[in-house]
Formats: sequence, C-alpha cells, structure tokens
Amino acid sequence: LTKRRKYELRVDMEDFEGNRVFGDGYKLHVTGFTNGGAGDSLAYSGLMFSTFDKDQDTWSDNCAATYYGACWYGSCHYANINGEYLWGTSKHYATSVNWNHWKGYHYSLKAVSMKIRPVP
Ligand SMILES: [Ca+2]
Repeated sequence: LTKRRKYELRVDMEDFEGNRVFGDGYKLHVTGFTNGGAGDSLAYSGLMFSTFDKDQDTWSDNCAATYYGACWYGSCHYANINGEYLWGTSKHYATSVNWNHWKGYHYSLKAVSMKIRPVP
C-alpha cells in the first residue's frame, strides 16, 4: 500500500474521560514524530505486522496470541491498538487497546484511529 511513495500517519485516540491526544508524522520506519500528548508508542512500527495465526514478531513466543491483538509487534508492544476492548482501566496487563506512553498497559482506550496521506 505505501511502498511507492512516502506517506505520513496520524494516530488519534480518546480515553473514557473525554481526553483526546494524537501522534503525527510517522513516516513508516518512523521518523519525524510529533507529540500531541500521545507519546511515541509506535517505536516498534518498523517491524512486520503480526496476527495470532501469523507470528512475525521478534519474540520467541507469539505476541499477538499472548496479548490478544494484531500489531507491529517486536517483543512485544507499546501500542496494542487492536487489542481487547475493555472499557478503560483494567486488571489485565497489556491485552487491551493500549497506548503505553499515554495511559499505560492497564488502560483500554475508548477510540483509536489511524490515518495515512501522501506526503506532498
Ligand atoms: Ca514470535
């Protein structure tokens, strides 16, 4: 999808208290990050995308299966944006819709969106 030219990626998210933050300017292989309060939790995004049935992470075990998500896992993640939807603060560690640099591994976000557009 993004091989032919450069794109930028913006990630918007929201918690259950009505706060919104964003991360902007990812250029896939991650340069030029702009912090809109979110913190850089996509530091792993130079990696391959993994799902429970396609383990492409760098961990000896399976991140997607262990943390119930699908993401650019290393060993394993700061962001688990396709994780379980657990409605805010949760006892579960790192399995829900996490963005660690904003809300930590015990908070499931209300909403996350990712958008790309070509760099002019
Ligand atoms: Ca693995």
